[in-house]
Amino acid sequence: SQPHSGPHWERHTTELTNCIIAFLSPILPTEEEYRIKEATRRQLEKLALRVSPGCKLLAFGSMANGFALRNSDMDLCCLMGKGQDGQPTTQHTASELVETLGQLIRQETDFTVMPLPKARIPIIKINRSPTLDLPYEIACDIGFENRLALENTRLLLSYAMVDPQRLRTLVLFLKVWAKRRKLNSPYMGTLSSYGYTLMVLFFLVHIKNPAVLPNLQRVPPTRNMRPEEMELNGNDIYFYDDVATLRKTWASENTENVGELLVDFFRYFSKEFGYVRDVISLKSETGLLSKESKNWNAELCIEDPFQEGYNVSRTVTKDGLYTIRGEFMRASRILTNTRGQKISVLIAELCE
Ligand code: 3AT
Ligand code: MG
Repeated sequence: SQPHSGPHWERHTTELTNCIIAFLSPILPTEEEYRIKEATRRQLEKLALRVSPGCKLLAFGSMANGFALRNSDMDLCCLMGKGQDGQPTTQHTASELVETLGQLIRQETDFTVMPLPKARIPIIKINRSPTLDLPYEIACDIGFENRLALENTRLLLSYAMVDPQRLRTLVLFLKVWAKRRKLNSPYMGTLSSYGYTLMVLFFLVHIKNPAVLPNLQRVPPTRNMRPEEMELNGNDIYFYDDVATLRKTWASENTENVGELLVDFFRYFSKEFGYVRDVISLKSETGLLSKESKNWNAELCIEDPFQEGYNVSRTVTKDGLYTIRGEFMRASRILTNTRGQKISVLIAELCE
């Protein structure tokens, strides 16, 4: 096999980078899709206001963090209204709100509505088939008071703004790959998009040397922080969010292109990462903690950036991890095949 350096390898990874960007471009959301989703959010917020005066309905997840693909689901979070005394304007529990708002959406819109008031995290699932007027299927989950999800969305968005091109391209490509290879179903024993995104961030912040990204949760603040920016329900939610300053002061010395980073990501998670012993911890000093020190024993361990006690990959089963690791190896093999094949053909094969 060819060595991973020299002019031949450089040509290969440059072409790989260009092909990945070309591959993603037709599957990114259009301006129109964003407009329609924003209009939908506003329509739903009007209804929510009738149930909880003063509330807000905010987007989180991929529609809000810059990692969306065409037709991705919409994640919305309802923050309950508060009166002047700081007390909620309604006394309803999340389950009651799911019932009431669910009914209202059913009466007033053409969405199909499925309220899940008894779920661990009560949500309303709604969806609408495409029509001639609105040629987009909309699938949306509405949750309540999930402030940590809003904060981790903001963390991912901040990272995406520090190195706009490489991080975003890598995450989007891995999401497409994971979906097409059926590795993106937490209910079936594999990993959520959020989990893959944290793996990419861990790799760029802690494994790459020089690092592609700084550890935003360890960059000291340069302004006075309000207490509610530091802590939420006992969780440390601080991160450096002055991206404008960071873009002037942080210049990564890492000049690898997306193709090189992707090949190395697959190589690292095929043969280097210590699945048996280690926990991925984006927030920590080195990026790694031991399962033993956290008393965790899941197959794959990815600590949530804000909730230290929470394993984002707890849904991954033994079989699921075996499949995912096999796919990392397959990807590694396909992408380092530098002879013969056209790169666009390699990418198609990788995601078939
Ligand atoms: P898709 O475009 O929908 O595939 P996404 O970026 O919206 O990807 P998810 O749907 O997996 O990602 O998650 C949406 C948000 O919900 C991301 C995060 O704020 C929260 N979230 C999802 N899964 C977890 C989890 N296991 N732990 C904590 N927060 C999570
Ligand atoms: Mg989502």
